[in-house]
Amino acid sequence: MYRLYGRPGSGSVAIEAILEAAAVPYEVELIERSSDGQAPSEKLTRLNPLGQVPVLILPDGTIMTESAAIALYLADTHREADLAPPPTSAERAAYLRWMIYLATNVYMTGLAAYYPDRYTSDQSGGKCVKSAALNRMAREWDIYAQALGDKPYILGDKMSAADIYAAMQATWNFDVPAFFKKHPNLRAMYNRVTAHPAIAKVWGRNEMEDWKYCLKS
Ligand SMILES: N[C@@H](CCC(=O)N[C@@H](CS)C(=O)NCC(=O)O)C(=O)O
Repeated sequence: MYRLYGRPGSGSVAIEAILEAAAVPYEVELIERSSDGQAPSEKLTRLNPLGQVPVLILPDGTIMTESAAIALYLADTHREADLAPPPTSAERAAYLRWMIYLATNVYMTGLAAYYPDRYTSDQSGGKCVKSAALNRMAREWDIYAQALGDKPYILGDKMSAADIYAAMQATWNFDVPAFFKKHPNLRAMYNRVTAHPAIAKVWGRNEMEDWKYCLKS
């Protein structure tokens, strides 16, 4: 049995979606959000010294952190879910490229936008860090949207863990409706990913579609 530590709206959602799509036994333990500057729970820091979710405990007790590593591991371990191109396939290089691109660029820049005070020692510098991060994040998404082009998914016709990871991160934009208006191809990809029954289930219980309530007609 896998044990996932996470919370709605966080990086654990993509991991939960992969576990659900793979139809493997797992349970989720919710970890309360700590506001910036506040120490994360001792339980969480014992599992992940950075105090971040997701954390996945494998059936043999191994502790995994880092969402991209966990997603890649699960998609490779549970090939029946068909969420990763095989290591020798033509799509594998692009798959790894975009998974790591999202983890090291969009996700990390998003953290600077959400927790700007962590990224400056200037007490009044947070505002500038946030605005620079938002600009950078927009550019990072422009690049991803260009790579997606008019393909249904980032690798072509087949959905992979990279699309689930991208769909989750798309909901972290500060103005999701405006973001999707700018990138209709990302919106179309998002709709395809979240139409998958297992993913729709996970999205629903993690309140991943709350941004839709802000949609203006
Ligand atoms: N590089 C990590 C980042 C994880 C991360 O930043 N998680 C956020 C939630 S999406 C978190 O737990 N933030 C709380 C904090 O940093 O204090 C990963 O990809 O798993």
